[in-house]
Amino acid sequence: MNRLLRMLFALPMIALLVLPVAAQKPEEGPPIPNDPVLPVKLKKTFTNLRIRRPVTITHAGDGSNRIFFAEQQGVILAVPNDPEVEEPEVFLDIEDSVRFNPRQNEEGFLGLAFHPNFKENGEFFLYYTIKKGLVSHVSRFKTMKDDPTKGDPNSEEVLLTIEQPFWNHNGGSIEFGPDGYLYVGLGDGGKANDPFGNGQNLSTWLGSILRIDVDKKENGQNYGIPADNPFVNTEGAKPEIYAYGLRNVWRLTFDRETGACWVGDVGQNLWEEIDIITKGGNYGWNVREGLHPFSEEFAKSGAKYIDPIFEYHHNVGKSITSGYVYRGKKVPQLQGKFLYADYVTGKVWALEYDYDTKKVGKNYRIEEPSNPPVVCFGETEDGEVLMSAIFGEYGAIYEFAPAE
Ligand SMILES: [Ca+2]
Repeated sequence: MNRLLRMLFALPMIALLVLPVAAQKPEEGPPIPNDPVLPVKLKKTFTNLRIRRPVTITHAGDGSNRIFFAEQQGVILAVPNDPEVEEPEVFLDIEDSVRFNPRQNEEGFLGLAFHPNFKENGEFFLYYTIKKGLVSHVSRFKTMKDDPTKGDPNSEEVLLTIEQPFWNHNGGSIEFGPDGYLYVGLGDGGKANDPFGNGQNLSTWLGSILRIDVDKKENGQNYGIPADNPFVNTEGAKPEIYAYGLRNVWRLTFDRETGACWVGDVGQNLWEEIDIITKGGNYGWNVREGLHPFSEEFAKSGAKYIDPIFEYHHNVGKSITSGYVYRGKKVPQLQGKFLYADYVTGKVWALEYDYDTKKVGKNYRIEEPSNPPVVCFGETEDGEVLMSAIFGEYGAIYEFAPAE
């Protein structure tokens, strides 16, 4: 592949195509932090596999210990949890139904979540851009009747049809919470500056995290609304909304020990942020970017904004890829720390956080550099964390290990 194409593939998924408009330039920002370095390294793993853009890595929670790599083009590969594995199985192929263009690389197949009772009901859920543009689907699929190890491409049942005004900021995380409901992380609809004010608008799903009950069908929909969703009694508000004021959720995960919902919200001009999501919370966009004022255009009097627990400036990274609170066993140094990276610079960090005092501790660097872009993190069934980055046409998968 020539150099130009390689650069196109490496275009940041989230932030770079928006035009900086703030007066403050990144080089005028705070000094670059000298983060302490953890004795942890990144190690390439599953090196025999050739996986195109792996935007989701997850497991089925069914005791099979399989790992699923979802390619943004629309194919889900399944492998046993064996780093030497050579031949992945195709779990599902809906590439013909997915819109993906490497030059508009925030679209495509963006999210995969297995039902908490997948082993019994064979249900799994996808978030993807449909072929006929600017519309995202959250859909239920089932495994084949005669082969539960494979997904059935003809089993789709659409739950949410999400109109996207622009090709960027599609969000795309879907995850089941500890309450059994499906959470959907969206973006503000795209372009720059949130031109329609979607972040602060409860009458649109855009700019929000949604929460739906996939085990019910109500009001002519293929899902139900949890009775305690925060805006079910707010006039004009979409009842699916769980939290709002978000620009582009590039990854939403749950801490498997505490159940806390962690989100990386991609910034525009200067600041990348990490949020812990509470029900009904307004996370500020586009009135705020990180801990800073951004625009008054859609500000409402009396609005309360929840600050991120942590932010970093664009002098160290330009687009957050949020990961997991590490609860695995292989790397004691990471225990309880929140792993995240920057899509553009490829830096990887582990952040300390105390749930009791609600304060962050040290923000550790993991020194082994990875080539950007860092696309996603994923958890295996036994709680180890994997990370994916992209080189040209293919993804590279990393695991974490204690440094010698
Ligand atoms: Ca915010």
